[in-house]
Amino acid sequence: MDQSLGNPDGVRGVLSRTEPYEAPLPTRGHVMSDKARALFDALDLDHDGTLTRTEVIVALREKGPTLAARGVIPFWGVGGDDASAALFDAADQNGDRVLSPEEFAAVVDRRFGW
Ligand SMILES: [Ca+2]
Ligand SMILES: [Ca+2]
Repeated sequence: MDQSLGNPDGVRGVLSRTEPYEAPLPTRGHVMSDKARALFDALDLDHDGTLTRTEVIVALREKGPTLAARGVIPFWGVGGDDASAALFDAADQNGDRVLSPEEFAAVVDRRFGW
């Protein structure tokens, strides 16, 4: 319902509006890498489709080592609570204090380089 939030430039991938063929879009209308999606889903503790600061901190604290062991995130991506908070702040580009999948994917894709 709030998909327009945090997407001021209409970043929707490479297809232009006049492209005759429109590929089937994923449900959120944005292509996330599989890794970013897997991580997002792992951190979204209440499964409401957004990440709060608390979820990021708590989930990384509790699941970080497991996620790293499974290769979902690099080991160096597991920091303390401060690092998790910093990751959240870096990702929340529109300042609404929750991370959309798009915001999250943008920062982890860049940070983890996958
Ligand atoms: Ca959530
Ligand atoms: Ca946000």
